[in-house]
Amino acid sequence: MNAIVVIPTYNERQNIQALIAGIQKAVPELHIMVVDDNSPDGTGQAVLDLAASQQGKISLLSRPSKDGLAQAYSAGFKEALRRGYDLILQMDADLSHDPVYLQEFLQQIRSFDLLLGSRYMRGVNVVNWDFKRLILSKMASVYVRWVTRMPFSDLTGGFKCWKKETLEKINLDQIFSNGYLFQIEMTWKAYRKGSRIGEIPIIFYEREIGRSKINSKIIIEAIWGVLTLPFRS
Ligand SMILES: Nc1nc2c(ncn2[C@@H]2O[C@H](COP(=O)(O)OP(=O)(O)O)[C@@H](O)[C@H]2O)c(=O)[nH]1
Ligand SMILES: [Mg+2]
Repeated sequence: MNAIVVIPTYNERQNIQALIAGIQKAVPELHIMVVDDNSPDGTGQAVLDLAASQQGKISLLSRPSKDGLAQAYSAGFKEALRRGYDLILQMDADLSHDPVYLQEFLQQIRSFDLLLGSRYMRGVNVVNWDFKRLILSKMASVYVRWVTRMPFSDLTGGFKCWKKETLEKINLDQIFSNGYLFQIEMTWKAYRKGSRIGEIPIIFYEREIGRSKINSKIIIEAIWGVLTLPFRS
């Protein structure tokens, strides 16, 4: 299997070790690339320490400063393509995305070009979210579906699996998002190119350690940015 999972991090030192251990237990042969924005808490060094004993399997892409999720993922995806991986997975570092689903992604992607992990395929599968956050996320998915007409149940999630050909069709130098809008923009661009997009149900666990990087700027960018999507390809 020629697959890698790309994980963006900002101050996730207390989560990253457990996540990497979980990934290696779930899919021992999967390669791991952490894209860290020079986290002050030393996340990058923690990854380097793990990478030292596992030559080639774990790598760190270190960026000079916090520059948003979109830039981190663009850099990670470009690097994964450059290294020639056939399958590129993406997931959060804060243990919200359970590595047990990785095998399922790798199985199901055979029939698709892009596979989305969905919290809302069968009801609402989110653990430990307060009501406000739940409503925000659910409304966001309904709103995005309404504006873009994309027929998927969870359009804001960040647990996905890409075939390399699907990513190659998207110009990663022309990503206009900064924050979480990136997740929507990427699915939209794949959709517009006629990619076969599927969904698998996942349970999402709110982080227990560290802090969410979501803020009002990111939310406002997402609300306005979605409206411009139909004019972009
Ligand atoms: N490299 C990098 N990673 C980020 C940035 N913002 C968020 N992340 C990571 O993206 C993932 C999702 O962020 P998180 O704060 O958990 O968002 P939430 O789950 O929506 O509350 C986590 O792994 C974060 O560490 C950023 O500016 N740069
Ligand atoms: Mg999170």
